[in-house]
Amino acid sequence: MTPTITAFERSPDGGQGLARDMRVRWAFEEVGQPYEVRLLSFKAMKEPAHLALHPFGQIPTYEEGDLALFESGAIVFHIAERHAGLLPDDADARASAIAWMFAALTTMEPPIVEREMALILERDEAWHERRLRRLEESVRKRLGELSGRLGDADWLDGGFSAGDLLMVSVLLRLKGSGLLEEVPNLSALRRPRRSPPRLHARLRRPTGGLHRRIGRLTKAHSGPGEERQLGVAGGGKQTLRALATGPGPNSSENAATGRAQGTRTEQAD
Ligand code: GTB
Repeated sequence: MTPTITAFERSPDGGQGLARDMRVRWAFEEVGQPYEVRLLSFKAMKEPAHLALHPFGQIPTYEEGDLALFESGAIVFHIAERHAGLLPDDADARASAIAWMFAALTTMEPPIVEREMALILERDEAWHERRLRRLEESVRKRLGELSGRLGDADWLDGGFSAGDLLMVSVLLRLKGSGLLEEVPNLSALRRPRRSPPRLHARLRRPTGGLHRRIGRLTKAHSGPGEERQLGVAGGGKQTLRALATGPGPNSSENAATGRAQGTRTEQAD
C-alpha cells in the first residue's frame, strides 16, 4: 500500500522546503518508496479528522493501512526500519546512526528553531537584538561542536544514514542566516561530479514540488559546469557538508499548489 503523508497546502516559507514534511519526502526518495501527499490548509489541520492523526494538529503525518504516525523523526525512523539504505545492518552501527537522529532533533534543532521563532515573534521587543545575539551564540556553539566531530569526513558516522538526513534537514533551516557559512566544513564544498544516481533521474520527472525542490537543493552553490546530486541507496551520495548548503532562494514548494481550503492530493511519484 502506498503511504500517504501530509504537508502544508501553502507553506509559510513560500516554498523553500523548510517545513518538516521535507525530511520525510527525502527519506522516501532515498529508499525509492512511492508516496502520496495530502496537502492541508491551516484550518483543516485543526479539524477533528486531522487531530485524530496528529494530536497537536500539525504536519507531517504518515498513514499506511492501519498505521498512523506523527512526528517527523518517528516517521523517518519507520521508513528507515522498513527499507534498506538509511540505517546500517550492523547492530552497533545502527545504534550510532539512531543516536545521530536524536542528536539532530533534540540537540541541534531546538536552538535553531528558538532563533527562528525569536525572529518571527519578537522582532518588535526592545530586547530583541540582545536576545537574538544570545540565541545565535547557542547555535554557533552547536555548529562548532558538530563541525569538530565531522572534521574531514563526508558523513557523521561512516556511511550516509538517516542521522545525516535529519541533520541536513535541520541545518537547512539556517539557510540565509549566514551562520552555516561561518563553519567551513559545514558550508559549500565543491566535489567532482559523481555518476548520476537514481534519484537524479526521478528529479527530472516534473511530478511535484519535491522534485523541483530537491533539484534546487542539490544544485545550490554549484559552480559552472558542476552539478550536485542527491544519492539514493547504493548510488553516489552527496556529502553532509554539501547537502547542508541548502535549497536555492527561488524554490516553489507548495506555493504553486491549490488555494482551496481543505485537503488535496499531490501525486509524488
Ligand atoms: N516535532 C514535530 C515533528 O518533528 O514532526 C513538529 C511538527 C511541526 O512543527 N510541524 C509544523 C506545523 O505543523 C510544520 S514544520 N505547524 C503548524 C502548527 O503547529 O499549527 C515547522 C515549520 C513551519 C514553517 C516553516 N517555514 O515556513 O519556514 C518551517 C518549519
